[in-house]
Amino acid sequence: MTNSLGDMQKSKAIIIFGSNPAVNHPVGFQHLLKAKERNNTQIIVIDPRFTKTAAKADIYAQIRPGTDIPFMYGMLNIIFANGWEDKEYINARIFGMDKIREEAKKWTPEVVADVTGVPAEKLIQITNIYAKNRPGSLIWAMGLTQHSIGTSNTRMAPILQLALGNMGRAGGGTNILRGHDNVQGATDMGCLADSLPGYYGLAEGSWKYFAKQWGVDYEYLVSQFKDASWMTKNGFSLARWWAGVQNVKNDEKIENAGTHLKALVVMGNGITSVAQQAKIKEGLDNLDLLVLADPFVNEAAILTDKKDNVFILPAATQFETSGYCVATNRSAQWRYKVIEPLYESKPDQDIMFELAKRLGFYEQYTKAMLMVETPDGKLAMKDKKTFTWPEDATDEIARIIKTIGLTGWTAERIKKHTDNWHMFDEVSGAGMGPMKGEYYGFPWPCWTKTHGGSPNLYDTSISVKEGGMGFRNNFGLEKDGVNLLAEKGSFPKGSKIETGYPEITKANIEAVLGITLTEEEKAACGANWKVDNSGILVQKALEAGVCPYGNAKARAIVWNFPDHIPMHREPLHSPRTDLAQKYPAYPDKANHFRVMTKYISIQSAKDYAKEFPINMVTGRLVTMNGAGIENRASKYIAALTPEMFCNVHPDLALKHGIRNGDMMWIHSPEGTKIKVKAKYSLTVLPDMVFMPFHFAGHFQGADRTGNFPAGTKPYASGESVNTVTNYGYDIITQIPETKGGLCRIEKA
Ligand SMILES: Nc1nc2c(c(=O)[nH]1)N[C@H]1C(S)=C(S)[C@@H](COP(=O)(O)OP(=O)(O)OC[C@H]3O[C@@H](n4cnc5c(=O)[nH]c(N)nc54)[C@H](O)[C@@H]3O)O[C@H]1N2
Ligand SMILES: Nc1nc2c(c(=O)[nH]1)N[C@H]1C(S)=C(S)[C@@H](COP(=O)(O)OP(=O)(O)OC[C@H]3O[C@@H](n4cnc5c(=O)[nH]c(N)nc54)[C@H](O)[C@@H]3O)O[C@H]1N2
Ligand SMILES: [Mo]
Repeated sequence: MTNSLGDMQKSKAIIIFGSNPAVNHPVGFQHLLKAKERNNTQIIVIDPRFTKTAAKADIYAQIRPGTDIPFMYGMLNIIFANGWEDKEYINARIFGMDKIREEAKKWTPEVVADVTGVPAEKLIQITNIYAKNRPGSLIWAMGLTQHSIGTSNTRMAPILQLALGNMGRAGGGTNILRGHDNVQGATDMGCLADSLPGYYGLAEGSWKYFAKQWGVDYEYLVSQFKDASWMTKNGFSLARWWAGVQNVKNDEKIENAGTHLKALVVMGNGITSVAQQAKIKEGLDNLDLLVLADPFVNEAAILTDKKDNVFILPAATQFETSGYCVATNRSAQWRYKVIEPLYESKPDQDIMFELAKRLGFYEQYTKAMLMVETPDGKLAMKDKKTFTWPEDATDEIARIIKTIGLTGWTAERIKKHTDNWHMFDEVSGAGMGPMKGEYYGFPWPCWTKTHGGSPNLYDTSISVKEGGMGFRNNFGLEKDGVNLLAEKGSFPKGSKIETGYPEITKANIEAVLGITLTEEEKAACGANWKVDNSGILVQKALEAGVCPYGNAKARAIVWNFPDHIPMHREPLHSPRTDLAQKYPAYPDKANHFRVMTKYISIQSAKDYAKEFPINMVTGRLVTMNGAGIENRASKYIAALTPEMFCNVHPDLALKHGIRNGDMMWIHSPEGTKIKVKAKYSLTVLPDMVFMPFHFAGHFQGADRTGNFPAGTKPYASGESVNTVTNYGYDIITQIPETKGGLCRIEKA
């Protein structure tokens, strides 16, 4: 999220693609309601379902799943045709908008209407409102990401904002409403299969940086792998680990150093929340070892037929431990322990420490918590023998993760904000009284231990010291002869340099800033600001009003992705076979997170729409969370949504003889099926059904809840919709296509 929920109170219009905050972010949604009441902010919702958010919108477009790219190009077509784009901004701050303009020409309102199902007049009306009410804020969430073209969707939305000059403005920005309370923090910490913490990537240089910061030999890290080449390759992802397990029947070639996955340790994932449950079951059944660390009985244990070597470890909840978590707007908040862990449960970190002890690397694992930076750019040991959890871990993160500017996030500072949260403005997040000059939770980048955080990314109207910055210089200085740095006149307020500039390195700092470093400073500073333990490069940049990561253009063209500009591609299972031919899926991709991943070979295999003519969308309910075990294990919450169901339009249901409350089968092109209760709803069109993914415990009609250890069966169980979500994974991130797929329905 570039801005914050509070900041949306400054928006003149808010456009929401594939996000249902009234249900999924009900506390944050109050800011949108206040914006509407106080400022007459225009709220626009684009969703295949008439959601509770849509009910509060000024205008709503019922889009066919997976067609947001055509919709946004359609908006751009109208914007460019009328000259509503922000020309000066585009010229100074964007690379490649001309290519977008070319593609947008093809997407006339009529073409868009055919592909998206949204009438031309509605697209024109929405574009008018959105272009004429600036600054406008753009929200997205899972409705854009959970597609085989999810990454292109998430590039398209910022491009729309850039064209209108809405990025880097209070009341503007791309505001991605994140999931769990700490999903931003989990991502920042590198709980990803393709990066080290802090987005440092997997290059050898990154490993060497971490080896140094962790106080271990690089060679020691290498010795943990088959050979060094495996350190720089993506791992398996959560979506497709099962393909790596021996004896799982599939033709999906894996590349895993000649071996298979034998053990799975699960900490904080429900497993039944992942697509391809039938394949996941096969994966679980064929493991040598399955460990589930969870405060509840993880339903992976119920799904599998595996009889031995399945361990259920009682993890403590977040009420029984402390530490900080990162909110959707990149701000930190301390979470204090409420009670000691109950019974024999242990907090996650203690489970990991025990594991590290047994596996013989506890010292290497924990050493960095006792290390500190010294002003001469070296690392020293703190003068104590044992670490304090979680304060020393917090300070370790602040010391090491410089890429996104976590330097100012010391335990002491974060606690100070949490303890004084009443001293911050609800809209801007700005502190008052003794907190003046700081933003609540120091939204990153928080460059130094005295910096107050950056409320809105890429905002050049304030100085870097106050949280301003241009776009990041991450992709070189020029491309095809075009300058990739910001043009003259575009720079953060108060900057000594009034044009674009590269990221700050030891080699260029003197030339870029026009300063001279002393010999001691030169000896102390690291190669660039991201690996500089002395902090000198960042400090000197800030003194000159310069952003350490440079001042560059945002890229509308991403030349290292399969589609250089976002292109529409039909879902792998499209209800419009004619359009799948016109807008085909990607070529199949070998070794995508170690697994062959199919696109065109699936899409072109069959005319799926003949047998499976109904769109299937999955998502969330306000009464439940994620895989749902936490809620279904509560008698009172379970009572609110006691049964798995399918929202179906009465016209569609009655064609199949299904009455409200009848049981019905959902069949998928995968050959799988689930049995659920029909719930009539006018929120979906007659060509679409909607199901929540919060249930588990039943599998293809069979009740497996007899597998729960005595006394642990939840109050509500049912089919997981992920048994019938269709094959399909994003080409870059590998997120499953759980928002685009087809099904057939039948009365049970
Ligand atoms: N109560 C509750 N709150 C939650 C959660 C929960 O489980 N329960 N989960 C949390 C998590 S982890 C997350 S990630 C967030 C997710 O929050 P959201 O993304 O808001 O959640 P969803 O309901 O999955 O999907 C949002 C909307 O996308 C729409 N959609 C589907 N396909 C398309 C499409 O192709 N285009 C467009 N424009 N829209 C589409 C769906 O109809 C749905 O209304 O919620 C968080 N908050
Ligand atoms: N079809 C479909 N599938 C989806 C989605 C969708 O929209 N449609 N959305 C996807 C998204 S965005 C997400 S984020 C996932 C969410 O799905 P999950 O990641 O499965 O989410 P949760 O249910 O929140 O699960 C977390 C597990 O962690 C446990 N847990 C809770 N607190 C702790 C703790 O402190 N320590 C440990 N060790 N465990 C704990 C819970 O009991 C639960 O078993 O689902 C994805 N799956
Ligand atoms: Mo999520």
